[in-house]
Amino acid sequence: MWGYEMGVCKALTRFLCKLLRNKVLPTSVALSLVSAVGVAQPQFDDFLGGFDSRLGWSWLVPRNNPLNTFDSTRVSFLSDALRITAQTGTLYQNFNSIRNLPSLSVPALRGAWSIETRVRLQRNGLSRAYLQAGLVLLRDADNYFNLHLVYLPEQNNWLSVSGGHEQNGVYQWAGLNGIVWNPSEGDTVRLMIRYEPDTGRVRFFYDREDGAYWREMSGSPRPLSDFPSLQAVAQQGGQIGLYVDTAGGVGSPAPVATFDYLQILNDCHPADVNQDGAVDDTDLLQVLFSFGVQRCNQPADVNRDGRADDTDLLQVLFAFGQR
Ligand SMILES: [Ca+2]
Ligand SMILES: [Ca+2]
Ligand SMILES: [Ca+2]
Repeated sequence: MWGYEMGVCKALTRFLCKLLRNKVLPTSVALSLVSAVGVAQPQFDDFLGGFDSRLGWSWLVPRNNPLNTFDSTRVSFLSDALRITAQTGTLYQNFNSIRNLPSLSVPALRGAWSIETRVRLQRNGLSRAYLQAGLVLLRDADNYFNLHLVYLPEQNNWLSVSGGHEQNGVYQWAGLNGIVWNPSEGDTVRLMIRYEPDTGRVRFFYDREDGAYWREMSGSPRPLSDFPSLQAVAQQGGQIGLYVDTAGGVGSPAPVATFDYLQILNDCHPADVNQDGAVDDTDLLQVLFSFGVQRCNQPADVNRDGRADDTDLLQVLFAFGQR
């Protein structure tokens, strides 16, 4: 398969080079091809009245019932936030009935990746329960990792932060926690997961916006291998999303989770010129259309020597198909 793709690539490259050299390809066509190739898209959504349509949000969760978790009556957008009104449904064990879990598909994460959100969780009329909202990284409803803000029923329904994970449908506490505080002091946190490639460890932070900024959770840092589902998403790709779970609590008015943003930082493969997670013909085209250009910081200059040329083309070709 790889050999076949290489053959196609080489043929395509020769063909396009010839077209460009002989000026057979009109500039307008070349420009439209370049714009179709696109530019680097940051994995950041500020939820400005809706999802950023360039990011490809999805409500689907494999192995969940329903597969499409969207319930339009429970989801709305403020001018700069996503608001989800909680309802019954959970990823816990074999229940796999979560509702309103939006996520982005990601390829394998590279380099010193980090994932961050800011969430406010209002308990409203809910009975005592481990009501929670936060980040979730998943392969499917039975293989996921979450980091969340949570109300603690056994501690007077005060707030804290924690994490959990599931492998093949078996749930385990992630061994992460933080300080416990009265929700009247603030019901908003920022949550962050950060990977250190030099140590192979993953770290977990929270900021309850009390002036202390990022605090590291107790139980952090940890080897990535402690959390097989988190490791699977990081190394093979998966979905990174946001969730709220009433944890069996009942009562009205229902709790509301308000997400301010989601940010995913991730080093792309150097040959993934358009940073869409795959080295393929679009990257090849982008190098071709930048051929000969001498300039700093151009994505088509894969080897960063200041010039887009055949060396860069070769690097894309030899990485073809990689993610
Ligand atoms: Ca499950
Ligand atoms: Ca690409
Ligand atoms: Ca170069």
